[in-house]
Amino acid sequence: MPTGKTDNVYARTVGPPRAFEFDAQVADVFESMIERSVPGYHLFLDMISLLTERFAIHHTNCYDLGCSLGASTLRIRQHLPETCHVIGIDNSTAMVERCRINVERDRSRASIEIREEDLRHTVIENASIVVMNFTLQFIPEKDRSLILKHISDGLVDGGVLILCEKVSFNDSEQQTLLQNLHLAFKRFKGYSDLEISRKRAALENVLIPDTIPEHRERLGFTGFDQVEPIVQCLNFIALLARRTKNGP
Ligand code: GEK
Repeated sequence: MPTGKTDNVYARTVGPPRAFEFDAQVADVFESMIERSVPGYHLFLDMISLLTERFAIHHTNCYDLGCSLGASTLRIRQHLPETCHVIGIDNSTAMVERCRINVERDRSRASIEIREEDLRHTVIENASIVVMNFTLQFIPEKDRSLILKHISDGLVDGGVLILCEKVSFNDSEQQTLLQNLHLAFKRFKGYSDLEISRKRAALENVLIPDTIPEHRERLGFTGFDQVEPIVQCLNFIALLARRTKNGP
């Protein structure tokens, strides 16, 4: 799966950066990009493995919405019962092509399909695990609630949503502190100040983080009555969302 290619997409200085897209240029270096941009990325993947082992239920579907190259998809597949079916969804052609190659190489036995699809149209059914590993933040805000409602309606009893997101903070001091620590993390991982500022400009209005209270509120009114924080690494969090009561 590793391509070994280092991300230098924003190292070039020609012209203003255009809006960020998950195109072939990004897909080619995506592993390096996400590891060097998301503090604790591998810990989040480990939690997906652990939670899949704990919550996957025989003869159900397990979804990875926004699967990119399949890192989270394969963690799910490698940690569930073989009677489960794995469905990875991404709307980037470049990601899906590379993800399918990575899945081909994986020897685990649960059936799997990778679909090129807008996750806003994905029907979630008979699901015990739904993962959104840093994907909801790229969905227009107006569509986020409906997606979560579809997920909550599609879960079987005992099913869970694992939601990992970059977050912002209402308190300006806290926001500044965590944002600056995140910038320091990126420098620590070898990005130059130029690359950091060009990528930040490209992500403006593309990656829109919510606050933790906003996530909790949205999860609450879409049917998730139990929400546990599982990881926080600077301004990146994982929430385990469960529906324990039968809502309307
Ligand atoms: C990992 N989970 O490595 N429909 C389908 N896919 C979408 C949509 C949409 N509407 N919008 C964005 N995506 C992965 C990392 S990356 C996170 C997920 C990041 C896809 C998009 O094409 C991209 O592949 C993915 O969501 C987000 O564990 O880059 O920070």
